[in-house]
Amino acid sequence: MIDLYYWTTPNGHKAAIMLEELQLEYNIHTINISEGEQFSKVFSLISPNQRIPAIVDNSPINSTKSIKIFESGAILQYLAEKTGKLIGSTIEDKYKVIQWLTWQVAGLGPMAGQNHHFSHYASEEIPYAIKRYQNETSRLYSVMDHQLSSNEYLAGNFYSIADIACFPWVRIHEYQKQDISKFKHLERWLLAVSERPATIKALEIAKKINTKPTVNEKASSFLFNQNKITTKQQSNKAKSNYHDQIV
Ligand SMILES: N[C@@H](CCC(=O)N[C@@H](CS)C(=O)NCC(=O)O)C(=O)O
Repeated sequence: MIDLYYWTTPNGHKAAIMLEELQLEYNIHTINISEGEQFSKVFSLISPNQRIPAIVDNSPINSTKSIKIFESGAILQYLAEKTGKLIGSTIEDKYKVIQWLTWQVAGLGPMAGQNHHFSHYASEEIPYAIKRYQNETSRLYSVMDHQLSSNEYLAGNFYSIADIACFPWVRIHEYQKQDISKFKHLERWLLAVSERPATIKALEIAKKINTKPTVNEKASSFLFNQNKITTKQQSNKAKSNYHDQIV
């Protein structure tokens, strides 16, 4: 059984979609980042960066000890390697997947994240920053669009964790002030990924968990005001049945 520490954000969706694709059994432990649950002591032991998602695999291959993993890219790669799925079947394909996965976690995620911040949450409007991150998001969309003009999926003609990593960040294109109709191949890919049963299921679960907007005034006061690791235990909610195994 796998424990998924999750909230309904793009990085959270990646892990949930992957678990649904693989049809692995998992328990969801919600970490409401708008309520500061990411700062709890117990969650910080699993995810020292105090960010979701994270997993604990209680039955890893070749080990009797459970394994904790944080960082969405590492989670996707771990689960792909555990099952031998969605990572390509040759070394060449595997590294095509890893390249696009790395591109997402090091590029699209952080840049689109800053786009969200300056376009929607910043306490003052900074036109230079808004333009900078919206332009960079457009450029990254065009990189995917170009790749998808000659490949069905990002790493080639097979679905992989690279697609799972990028999808949650592209499905909110309007929020990123992007006109998806300008990226025809990306639009075709977006529709194909959004119609996969695992994607539909993971997003349905998300809707049941969080029906409210993620960022309210209280949430912004700590989400956008962190300059060091938070040690204060703001919530006990993340104390789970797995407490004994992870402390
Ligand atoms: N590089 C990390 C980023 C994780 C991340 O930023 N998660 C956000 C939600 S999408 C979070 O937990 N935010 C809580 C906070 O900012 O305090 C990953 O890919 O897992």
